[in-house]
Formats: sequence, structure tokens, C-alpha cells
Amino acid sequence: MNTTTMCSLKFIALALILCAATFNLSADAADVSYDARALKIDGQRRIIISGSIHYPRSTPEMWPSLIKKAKEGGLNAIETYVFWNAHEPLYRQYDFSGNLDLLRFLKVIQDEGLYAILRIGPYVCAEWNYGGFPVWLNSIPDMTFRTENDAFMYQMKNFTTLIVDKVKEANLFASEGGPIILAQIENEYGNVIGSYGNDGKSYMNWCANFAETLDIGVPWIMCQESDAPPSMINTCNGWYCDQFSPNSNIPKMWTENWSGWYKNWGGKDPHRTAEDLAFAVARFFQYGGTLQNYYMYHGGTNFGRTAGGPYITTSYDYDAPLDEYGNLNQPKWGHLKKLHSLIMSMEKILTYGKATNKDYGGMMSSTVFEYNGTRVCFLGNANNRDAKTINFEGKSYTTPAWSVSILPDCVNVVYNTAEVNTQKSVMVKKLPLEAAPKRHYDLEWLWRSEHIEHLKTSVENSGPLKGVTYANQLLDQKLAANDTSDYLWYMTSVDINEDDPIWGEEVTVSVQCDCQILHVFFNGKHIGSKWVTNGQYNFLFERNAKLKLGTNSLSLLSVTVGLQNYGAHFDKANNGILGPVKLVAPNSLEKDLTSNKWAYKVGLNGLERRLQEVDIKHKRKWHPNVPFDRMFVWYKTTFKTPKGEDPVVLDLWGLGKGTAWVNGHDIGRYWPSFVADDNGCVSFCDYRGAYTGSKCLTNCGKSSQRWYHVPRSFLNDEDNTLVLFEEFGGNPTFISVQTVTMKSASAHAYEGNSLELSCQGRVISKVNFASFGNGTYGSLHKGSCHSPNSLSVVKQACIGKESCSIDASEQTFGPSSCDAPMKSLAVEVQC
Ligand SMILES: *[C@@H]1O[C@H](CO)[C@@H](O)[C@H](O)[C@H]1NC(C)=O
Ligand SMILES: *[C@@H]1O[C@H](CO)[C@@H](O)[C@H](O)[C@H]1NC(C)=O
Ligand SMILES: *[C@@H]1O[C@H](CO)[C@@H](O)[C@H](O)[C@H]1NC(C)=O
Ligand SMILES: *[C@@H]1O[C@H](CO)[C@@H](O)[C@H](O)[C@H]1NC(C)=O
Ligand SMILES: CC(=O)N[C@H]1CO[C@H](CO)[C@@H](O)[C@@H]1O
Repeated sequence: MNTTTMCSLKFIALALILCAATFNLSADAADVSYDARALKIDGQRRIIISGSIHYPRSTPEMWPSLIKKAKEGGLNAIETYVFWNAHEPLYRQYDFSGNLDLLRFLKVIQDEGLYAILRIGPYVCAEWNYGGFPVWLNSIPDMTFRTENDAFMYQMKNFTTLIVDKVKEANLFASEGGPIILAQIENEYGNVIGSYGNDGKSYMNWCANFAETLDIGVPWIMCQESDAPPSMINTCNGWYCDQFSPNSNIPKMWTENWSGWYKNWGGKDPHRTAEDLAFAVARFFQYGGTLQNYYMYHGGTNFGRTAGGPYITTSYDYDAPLDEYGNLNQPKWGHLKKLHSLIMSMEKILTYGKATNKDYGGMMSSTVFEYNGTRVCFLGNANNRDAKTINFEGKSYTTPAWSVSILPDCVNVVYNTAEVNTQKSVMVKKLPLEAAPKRHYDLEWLWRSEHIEHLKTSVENSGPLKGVTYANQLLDQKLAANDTSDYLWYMTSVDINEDDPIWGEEVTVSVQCDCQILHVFFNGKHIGSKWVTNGQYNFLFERNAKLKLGTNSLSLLSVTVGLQNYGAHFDKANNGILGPVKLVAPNSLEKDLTSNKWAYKVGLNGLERRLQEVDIKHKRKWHPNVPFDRMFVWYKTTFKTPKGEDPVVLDLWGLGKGTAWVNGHDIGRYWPSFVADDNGCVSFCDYRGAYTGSKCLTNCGKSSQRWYHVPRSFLNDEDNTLVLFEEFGGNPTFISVQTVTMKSASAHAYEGNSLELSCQGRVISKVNFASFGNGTYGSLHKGSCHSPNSLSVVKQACIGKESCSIDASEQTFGPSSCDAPMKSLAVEVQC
């Protein structure tokens, strides 16, 4: 699949004189403006290092710790989109509760003393279902999305105004003393504007003018929008933005620095190395950038039906600096933290200094920033293979391939993006301690089956039936189901008598489908299923079925796995069964059912009966003796909450595809049986050279998502109910409840530096490896020159502690018997 996430931002600079008249500026209101160099807060140019955290992709209970860890990681701002279809799931019915409490999220950011960037959109892309648009927009007459169209502009204005009013009322814009320093209207429209012709251009201008009328008192941005009107800040999204040049009088801002990449069902795990990400960031600042945002800093989880795509996995980990569960993704988090603190320490010089670039050929460059007699220097090597040595101001410097060295005094290199001195942490999922002695979690399962919908009479005489609607045509699934469920039944019937030319024992049921998944039932019996595995969201289903005299019923269940979220006119992409649907006899005569009368039923019967809810009494019982490998089955069990604080996951290995609920909370779609193919993974990831989403993949030949996050706030103190709807067939007895813990940490330091290790809240229990000597840097090998008391020194310093710090020096380890020029310390500890 080739969905690229490119979602953009716009910036409207408001004349602050006007704002002052509009608002009662409170004492701590901040004045946000900008010039060609940087964003200015209270008149001072600032460097903004921001990270995306999307509030619905975690829980309010997780927000304080995520934002605290972002601050500790050196960020001074948090960015989020606003998700229209989550907030207004039904026309003019709003939801700002739980993890949709945008104002609470913004207040948590404020409480940590960070700035916020609010990308309202309201188109958001974001691998989010339908790019954030409510599907009900389609039922408004004369609606065309994202262009000069009155119906669309009215709805966009209605929602955007609602959000701005709420945020203003809570005094959350910087102009009112709040954290929000920037807001965005639309999103990466420049990537698609060409497809909308002149109307696209006037729509974009309308967006800008409309945004300005909202008088928020802080600038507006438009990302990926090179022809944005002068009142907007156009910004860059991408893996690298050092070559980006903004419009005139606009600072260089990078609103989406993709810290990793997302994953599809059937896809592999993407990784963007810490070295390459740090290189991109350092280079951006070397070349005059002053605001950059990690997309994502914490990716999180696509709970419920929020994943877009189609086929975006429930995990939205993104290989971000904080992992899906909120743990530090090391070394990425720590390596960037060091870079951030260095960049921030040079804020004044980078934003006010005069920059002088020098090119040395072979992709090697230097930049000197000078301000008020102080200087800082960058040496950048964009060569993707070789280190380069240059003479810089009378001294010789070697810069590794694809790296930037930072010299805060223009003499000493204190940071190089390719030299990672942060620990690498290995996280594992395992049974909680209290369950570990048993191999299985010993869950007791109950089950019941899901109803197969089919017509008992001819469709012409059918109905009215409860929850069933009729049409004399095949309907697009989005429009027929309003996105209230993944599941839509299309049902019709065929009356056959002996004179019918197609009468015979067998026919082929032929369904042309714009589906993601299709299950076909003929006369109430399942005759086959088909789903997309190659990124092409349409296929022809053909399977034989037994015909009978009289009325034959055909039930087609089309299943969506997230609606498309990106591309010009993505909202118009077909969904479901649009035909033709035919019965084809062996003699090639056929009956075309496309224009038959069709009966439609949205959703699962089990959900109508609220089988996923805990406190509902069900008339029909759940049964013991669960069946395996049977499709359309509901499973239920109870499990104990694992002790402690570690994040909780369900290992759903053994299941096919479906949805899981814990205590009534929808934890998202699961599909552990969808295995990534065997090709294209690497065992060693070379950080050098431009990153793309297909570089440095792992997890080939394995389940594309086996573990599913259950936030602790979804759990009770003791017993919990887990309900599964299994669509394909699987075996629930392999399922276990696990926790995510840190298994080990390893790190290296050159002589003269100190090595830091932490088990992130756990205690270091064992030293697996320690060597001070000349083993190869970056690996856990003893060189021939090795200090014999390495292990005992490290044990002494670390065992029983949560973290430890050891100087890599002869003072610590004693004089070594041999004389190696480049000694280093390598340690691995067990947590
Ligand atoms: C979808 O929702 C809209 C707005 O709430 C409503 O007008 C329309 O009738 C709904 N369509 C269907 C098929 O339920
Ligand atoms: C949004 O639409 C509702 C009617 O559906 C209306 O009452 C409200 O005033 C509108 N809001 C704005 C800002 O236009
Ligand atoms: C410039 O440097 C001098 C001396 O180091 C210092 O006193 C002064 O405050 C600096 N000026 C600015 C604008 O930073
Ligand atoms: C380590 O140092 C010893 C002694 O100087 C030398 O013989 C050996 O080749 C070195 N090993 C490495 C990997 O540099
Ligand atoms: C989508 C996007 O912004 N791509 C940009 C990534 O960065 C490179 C290098 O700066 C640009 O050439 C791309 O246009």
C-alpha cells in the first residue's frame, strides 16, 4: 500500500495590535509573532522543539506522564491535531469526554510549562479514519470536500469555530495566557491542490481568510502549502527539511519530522535510527531552521475504529521516541535529548546570530553562527558512505558519514549525531510474575455464535424488518452505514424455477467488490471469504454454490478496516459492494443481480445485544467448550489485573481477525493471523543515507501485530472481562495477559566519558557484560586489551540500583596492562 502521510499546516499572522483590542489580555498573556528568522514570544526570537502526541491515542491517565517525559526529553512544545469525527460522531452531537477531552489535554501541557501547537485542520490525515472527516458530511446535499463548496465550507467553519470558541473560553491561546502559540488551518493541502483546479486555490484563500476572522491572537500555519497567502506561515513536512525555503518573511519551520513510520496490517516494523533522526534535526538547525516538530513523539494506539488507511494497524507506535505504551524508546529518546539541550543552549546565537556557510565539496560543509562576540559551529557531512576530514579554523576534524558535529565553542566537538552514547534498552512482553509459574494464563472461556443474516423469503416480499433498509441498487458502504460499524450486510434473493435457463445444480457466485474483506453466504451457508493482501482495495470474488428451486438467498458481508485518509478526493474512494453481482451458470448464461432489490443491515447482531458490555444480562447464555477455527464467534473470559505499574498487553496469538473489548472498552481491531511476508527485512540497519518508510524493516514472516495495548485505566482492581468477536476463526486458548518490561540495557562510552545506565524504575539485578578495553565500540566484545576487574567494578557500581553512572577511565578500572589508543567501556545489565 502506498498511502503517504503528508499532512500540512498553515499559519496566519494576526496583527497583534488588533488582537489586543479584541481580548482582555491577562497579565501573563504572551505576545506571539514572527519574523523571517523565528517565532517571537514577547518580542524574543525562540527555538521551538515540539513533538506530536495525539490525545485520543492514549488515555487521560497517561497524558501527564507522556508530557512529562516529553519535557524531560528536551521538548518545549507539544503538537496535536483535533479529530472532528471523534468529537462530532453524529451531526451536532458532540463528545469531549475521556480521551477526547481536548481542553484537559491542553491544560496538562500548560501545567508542565510547555507550549502547544493546535492543528485544527479539520482535515487531519494522520492515518486516522477518513482523515478525521465525519462520514455524515456525505448526507448533506451538494457536498464536495476540501474545495470551494458552500456546503463543505459551512460545516468546516461550524466545527472549527466550535473548537476555537471552546479553546478561547478556557483561555488556552497564548494571547490569553494559555500554552497555544500556533494554530493550523487545513493540512498539506498543497500536496493535492492541483487536483482541485481554480476552486482549490480559492478554497485555500478562503481557509486563510476564515482563520483570520477567528481572532485567536496567535499566528496560523499552513503546512506543505507553498502558495499560502502572506498572512499564513507555510511550513515543511518530511523526513528532512534542511533544504526547505519558506515564503518571504516567514521563518523556517518543520511541522512534521517523521520520527519513524506507521504500519499496515501485513506490514513489517519500520525503524528510523536515532543517528539518522538526529542528523536530520541537527542539519535543519545548521541551515537556519528554528521550529521543528517530531511526528510522532508518542504515536500510541488506534483504539476502537479510529485507524484509517485502509489497513492501518491498531498499534500506532511509529518507532517514536516514546513507544506505544509510553516507555522511553532508547537510544532514540536519550540521543535526541542531548541534542535538544545543546540546541536550546545556543538559542540566542541560532536565532539572532549571523550564519556563514562554507562548502568543502563532497557534501561536507561548515556553518558558523556569530552573535555579540560569541560563536557556535556546525560541521555537516551529508555523504552517505564516507567520513570526511577537513581543516576547520586551523584544526583537523573528522566527521563520520551522514552526520553533523556540533561545536558550541567552535573548537571542541561535544555532540556528533552518529555517535550514540545513550543506552539501548531491550523491552520484552512477558507473563506477570504472579502468573509466570504456570505456562498458560489459564483463562476460562465461554462462547456464543454471531447471527448470520439472510432473507427467509424473497426480497420482494421481505420486510419491513427491524434495522433493515432497502434500495433497488448496490450502495456505497460509507453512505449506507454512515461509518457506524465496520460491518454491512448486503442481502438479496433469486427465485429459480425449472424453466429458468440458468437452472442446474451449481452456479458461480461472482461479486465485484471495492471491499477490504468480503464474506459470502448462499442460502445461509458460508461459501467463501476474500480479503485484500496486496494494497489493491478491490477484487473479484468467484465461488461455486448449490442452487435450489424456489427462493435462493444471497448474503454478502462487507467489512471495512479503516477508511482512506489521504490523497486528492480520498473521500470519494469507493467502499463496499458496487457490483456487478452475478450468478453464472456452467453454460455461461448469467443472472445479473446488480439492480435487484437489496436489503441492508448495518453492524453485528452481537453488538446490538451489547455482548461486549459487562453489566448487561443476556437472555441467551454463553456456552462452555469453546470451538476453534470457527468463524463468527464471540468469546468471553475474565482475567486478573497484573500487579504493579508496567503497561499491560494482550497476546492474541492464535486468533484470526476481529475486535476486542476489555471491561467494555474497545481496544481496537486485532488481526494477529496477518503475517508479514518474508522479504525485505534487515538484521543490521545502516543509518547512513536517506531514510524511507521501507528502510530498516524488521519482523518479516511474523504476525504484523500480535500484542494489543490495554491501558491500565481500562482495568479494574481485580477481575476484568475480556470479550472478543472473532470473524475469521481462531483459538483463544493461546491468549495471555502480559506486561511490558525492560529486560536489559546496554551502553558504551569512550575513555574520559561517563557511561549511564537505567532500568527505568526497576532495579539492576545482574551485570551480563562489562569490559573496559579495546573491544569494538558499539558491540559487546572483549578486545585483547581488557581490564580484568571490569565486571567487579561495574557490579559494585550498579547492582541493586535503579540507575548507575561509571567513569570510563583508568582511575575507575585501574591501569591496564596494555596500551591501546582508543579504549572504551561497554556494559550490559539485566533489569
Ligand atoms: C447518516 O447521518 C446523517 C446525519 O446524522 C443522516 O442525515 C443520514 O440519514 C444518515 N444516513 C444513514 C444511511 O443512516
Ligand atoms: C453550527 O450549526 C448550528 C446548527 O446546526 C448552529 O446552531 C450554530 O450556530 C453553528 N455554529 C456556527 C459557529 O456557525
Ligand atoms: C553582549 O555581550 C555582552 C558581554 O558579554 C553582554 O554584557 C551583553 O548583555 C550582550 N548583549 C546581548 C544583547 O546579548
Ligand atoms: C587491542 O590492543 C592490543 C594491544 O595494543 C592490540 O594488540 C589489539 O590489536 C587491539 N585490538 C583491537 C580490536 O583494537
Ligand atoms: C514531503 C516532504 O516534505 N518532502 C520533503 C522532505 O525533505 C526533502 C529534503 O529537504 C524535500 O526535498 C522534500 O520535498
